[in-house]
Amino acid sequence: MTRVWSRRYAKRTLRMTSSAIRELLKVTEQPDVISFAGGLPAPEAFPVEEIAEAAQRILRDDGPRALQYSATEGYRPLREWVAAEMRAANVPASIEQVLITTGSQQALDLVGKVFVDPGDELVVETPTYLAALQAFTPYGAQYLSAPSDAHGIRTDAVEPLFARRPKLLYTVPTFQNPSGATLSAARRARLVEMAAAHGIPIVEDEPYRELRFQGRHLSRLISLEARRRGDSSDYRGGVLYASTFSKVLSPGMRVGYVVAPAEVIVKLVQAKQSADLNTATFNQMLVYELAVSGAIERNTKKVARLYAERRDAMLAALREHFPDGASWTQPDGGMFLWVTLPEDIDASELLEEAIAQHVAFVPGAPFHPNGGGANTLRLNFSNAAPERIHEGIARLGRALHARFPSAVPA
Ligand code: N5F
Repeated sequence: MTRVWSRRYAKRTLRMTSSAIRELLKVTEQPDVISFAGGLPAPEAFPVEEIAEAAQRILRDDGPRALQYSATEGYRPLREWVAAEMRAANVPASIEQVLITTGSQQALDLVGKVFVDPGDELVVETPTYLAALQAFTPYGAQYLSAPSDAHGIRTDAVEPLFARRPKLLYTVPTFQNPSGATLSAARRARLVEMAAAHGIPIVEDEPYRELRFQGRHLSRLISLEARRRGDSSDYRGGVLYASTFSKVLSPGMRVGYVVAPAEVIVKLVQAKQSADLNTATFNQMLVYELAVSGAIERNTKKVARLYAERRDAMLAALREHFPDGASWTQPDGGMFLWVTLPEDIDASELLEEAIAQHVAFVPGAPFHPNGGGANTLRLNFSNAAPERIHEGIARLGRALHARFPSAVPA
C-alpha cells in the first residue's frame, strides 16, 4: 500500500537507520526500568526555579521579540557571549565565527550537509558517537576507524589514515561518548599538528568538557589550532568546534553552537536556513539570561558534584557485581563509562535479558562504524540516583550470569 512512497525514497534515505539509543528510550520510559541507556542529565538538577524566573523576565521585558522569528545565525547577545568564552580560551573569535544551533546534534547534521559527498572518507575514533554516524551516513560518508584507548584516539593510528586524504576527522576529545576517555595533552598537540601538516580539518565535538570531576582542564583542539596559527583576530583555523548547553543547563532547551572560520559559518547558515530558519528565539534568550546571571556556571558545578558521586557508585557496583573477565573505563568526568565483556559475550543478547530484568544499557556494536565491539556496552551514570545505580548494576550482573552461565561463572 505504501509502495507509492517507499519506491521513491532518495538514496540517502535508504542509508538512514534508527538510533539504538532513541529506540531504547521508548523501553526505558517505563518507570520500573532502571536505565543506563540514554545520555540523560539528572532531572532533579535542572534549575527549574531560575529558568521560570528568567522566562518571566524575558516575556515581561522583551516578549514580542522572544516570540518572533529571529536571525538564522542566532540571538546576537548569545553569539557575543560564546565569542567571549572562546576568546577566554585564546581563540580570537567574534560573532562572525559563531552560529547558534538547535542542539549540537544539529551542528553535526549541518557539517554532514555542507561537507560530505557520497563516498567521502571521514576519520573517526572507535568507538565513536553513534548519532554523529547517523548525521554523516545519509550524505554517503565512509569511515576510516582509528582505535582509541584510555587516552583517547590513537594518533599513531591516525597518521596513516591522513595519508588517504580523508574529508575530515571527527572526534569527541573530552569524556568521550561512549567510552568516557579523554584525549591526553600530548595527543591533542600531536593531532592538531598532524592535521595541519596534512591539511585535514577537525570537527571537535565537546558537549561534556565542563563536567570535569577531577584533574585539570586540557586545552581545546581549537585553542591549540589558534595558537599554532597565531591569528590575532578572526579565527581562520582548521578546527571546527561544536558544543551545547544541553549538559550544563537543559537538553530540552535544544541550544548548541558552532565556532568556525566566518566563511564556514556562512555555509552552515545557508544549510540551517532550510532546516529550521532559526533556533527557538525564546530558548536562546533564556540561555543567554542564565549564562550572564551565572546560573549556568553554578549549575555546572552542582551537576559535576552529583555525577562524580554517581560515577563512584557505578564503579563500586561494577566491582561488586561484574565478573572478573569484564573491564571498564574510569572517566574523570562526563556521563558515560564503557564496559568490555569477555570476548564470547554478545551485548545485544545480554540486553534482551537485561530488559527482562528491568535494566537497560546501549550495546557497543553500533558505535563501531566498520563492525566489531559486540562484547562492549555503554553505561550512563548521570540519570539515576546512587541507590538505583547499585540496584541496576546488580540486576545487570544477574542478567549476565543468567544468560551466559558458562562464560561467567557465579
Ligand atoms: O547538544 P545536543 O543535546 O544536541 O547533544 C548532542 C550530542 C552531540 N555530541 C555528543 C558527543 C553527544 O553525546 C550528544 C548527546 N548525546 C546523547 C547520548 O546519549 O548519546 C543524546 C541522548 C538523547 C537521545 O538520543 O535521545
